[in-house]
Amino acid sequence: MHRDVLAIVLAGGRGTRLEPLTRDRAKPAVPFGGIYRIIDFTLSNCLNSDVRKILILTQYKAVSLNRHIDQGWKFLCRELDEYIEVIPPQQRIAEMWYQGTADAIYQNVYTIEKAAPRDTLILAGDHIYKMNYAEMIAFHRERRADLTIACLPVPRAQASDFGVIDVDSAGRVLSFLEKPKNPPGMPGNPDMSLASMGIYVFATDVMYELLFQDAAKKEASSHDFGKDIIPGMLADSRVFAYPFRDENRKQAAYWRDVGTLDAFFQTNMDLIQIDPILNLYDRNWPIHTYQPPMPPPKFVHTDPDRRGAALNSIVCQGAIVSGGQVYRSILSPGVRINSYALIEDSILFENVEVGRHARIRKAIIDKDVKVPPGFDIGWNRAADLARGLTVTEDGVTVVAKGEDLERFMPMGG
Ligand code: ADQ
Ligand code: ADP
Repeated sequence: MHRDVLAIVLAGGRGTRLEPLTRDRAKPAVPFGGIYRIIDFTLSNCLNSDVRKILILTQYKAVSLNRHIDQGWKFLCRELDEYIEVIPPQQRIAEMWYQGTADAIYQNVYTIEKAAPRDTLILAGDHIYKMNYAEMIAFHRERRADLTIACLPVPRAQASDFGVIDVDSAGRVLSFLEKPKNPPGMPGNPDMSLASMGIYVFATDVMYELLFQDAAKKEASSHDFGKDIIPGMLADSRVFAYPFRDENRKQAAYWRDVGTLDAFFQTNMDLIQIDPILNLYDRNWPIHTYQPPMPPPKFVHTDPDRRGAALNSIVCQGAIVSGGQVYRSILSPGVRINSYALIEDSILFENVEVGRHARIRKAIIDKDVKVPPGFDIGWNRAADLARGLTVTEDGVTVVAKGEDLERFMPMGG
C-alpha cells in the first residue's frame, strides 16, 4: 500500500456548464449511472490503487457532496492512518476563496504537511475513468521525477480544452501549453495532440517550494497548475508525461471529463451500450458508492397493452416500472414509471415519477420531478424551451431538480 502518498481530489470547480444539475450541488456530487456520483470513480480508483489517504477539497455547494462522502465513504480507519476527509475552504490560510487549483492546494499546505507524504497525487473530482495510480507513481519514482503528468492523445480539433504537452523520446515534457487556441499535433501524428488529464504526481518537497514561490507572486499569477506552475517549472525541473493506461484493458482508452451537459449525457449513455468500454461489472475494479437501502427493482405487467419493461437500460433499486416501457435509459433509485408511459434515451435521477401516457425522449430529469400524465419531454424543442427547460446543443432536454411541471398542464396549478 502507498502509505507515503497523499491523494488530493480537487472538487471545487463551479460546474456552470452542467447547470441546472449543479444548481445546488458541486459537479463531483452530480449523480451518474443511476447509483453513483461522479466523484465515486476517482475515489474508487484511489482505493483500487491502494492509495488510502485522501483529502477532498471542496468550495461551492458542498452539502450534497459532504452527505454522499459521509454516507458512502467513511469506512476507512483513521487509527490505521487511512482516511477520506472532506476539507471545506474554512481551513484556508488567506481570507479569500481559492483562486486557481494551485491556490486550493497552497491554502491547505498545513494539512498536507501533517500527512508528510513523499509524493502528492493531485486528482480531479469530475472525471469518469478507471486508472491504476500505483503504476503512475511507480513510473514517477523510477524517473526520479519532480512532477509526472498523466496524458493521452486526443483529436487535435478538441485539444484546445486541455493542457497540451510536447515530449522528447524519453517522455520528458518539453513544453506545456494550457488550452492553446492552436494546439500542436503529435510528432508523426499531426491529427492528434497529447493532452494533460489534469492528474499529477508531485514530489511533495518540490511542490511546496513551487507553491510558496507562486503564492509570493500575488496578483502576477492566477495560481493555477496548468496556467502558472507547470509552464514555469519546465526549465529547471524533471517533468515527465505518463501515458494513461486504462484499467478496462480494452483497446480504446476510456477517460471522460464530464464538464458539459452533452458530455455528461453521452458518458451516461456509454454505460448502456451492449458492450460498454467502461465496464461497471468488473470485479477486479469495483466502483464503490453509497447505496440507499431500497427494495429491488420491480416490473409490473398487468394486461397485454400494459407491459412494464425496460430494455438496454440500467434500472436501480427501489424503481418500479409498472405498465410503461423503457428503452436505452437509466432509472435511478426510487423511480416510478406508470402505465402507457414511454421513456427513450433518457436519464432519470432519484424519485422521478412519470405519469400515465407521458413520453420522455433524450432527456435528463433531475431528482424529485413528477412528470404529469400525458406530458411530453424531448419531443419538441420549441415547446421545451418555451417551458423554460434547458435544451443543449445536441438536443438533450434537461429538467431541474424538483421542477414543478404540473403548472404547464391545462388544469394544473
Ligand atoms: P480544467 O479542468 O479546465 O483543466 P480547472 O477548471 O482548473 O481545469 O479544474 C481542474 C479540477 O480542479 C476540476 O476538478 C475542478 O473541479 C477543480 N477545481 C477548479 N478550481 C478549483 C478550486 N479553486 N478549488 C478546488 N478545486 C478546484 C485541467 C488542466 C488541463 C487539463 C484538464 C483535463 O488545467 O491542463 O488538460 O484539466 O481535464
Ligand atoms: P442531491 O440532490 O445532490 O442528492 P441533497 O439532497 O443531498 O442533494 O441535498 C443537497 C443540499 O443542497 C440540501 O440538503 C440543501 O442544503 C441544499 N439545497 C437543496 N435544494 C436547494 C435549493 N433549492 N436551494 C438551496 N439549497 C438547496
